[in-house]
Amino acid sequence: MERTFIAIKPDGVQRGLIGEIVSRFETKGFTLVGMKFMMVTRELAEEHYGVHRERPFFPGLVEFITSAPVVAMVWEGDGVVASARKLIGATNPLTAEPGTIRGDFGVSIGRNIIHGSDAIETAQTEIALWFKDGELANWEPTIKPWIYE
Ligand code: DAT
Ligand code: MG
Repeated sequence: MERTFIAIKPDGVQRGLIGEIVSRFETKGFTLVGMKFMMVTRELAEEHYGVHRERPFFPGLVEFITSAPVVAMVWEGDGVVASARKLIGATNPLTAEPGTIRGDFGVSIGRNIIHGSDAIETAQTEIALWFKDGELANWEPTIKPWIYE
């Protein structure tokens, strides 16, 4: 089944939003298959945001993402990559729709609380970058028939 990589960024952790954010993915009906609370090394940050290396905000972004712990997660479900992006909302929290995580909790693009993979291929690359195979649980929630027809 489809999987995506989600990370609660240092601002989400500092602001006490871990439970609220995890709850949104759980109550939507997605399945948590991996989770770790960790400091991000500069090396991992630069690799993760590699596509933005040439952008003016890159140094600040790496500084920010390494400044406090993050919660790295893998979530599983039908269409989870695109759906998670919808739950997360637009990149700039100021213009993100109310009801989305960024729309409900942020005002600044450089403090947008959460990361989510932008495509199925990106998700596969990011999951492999952040997690070892043994850190992911292959399991089937007993509630599944109540979520999927
Ligand atoms: P997203 O996180 O929605 O996929 P992105 O991949 O375009 O957005 O950018 C990665 C992160 O970089 C984003 O979450 C916040 C930061 N960022 C993007 N554009 C920025 C800007 N113009 N100024 C400051 N930070 C920015
Ligand atoms: Mg992105």
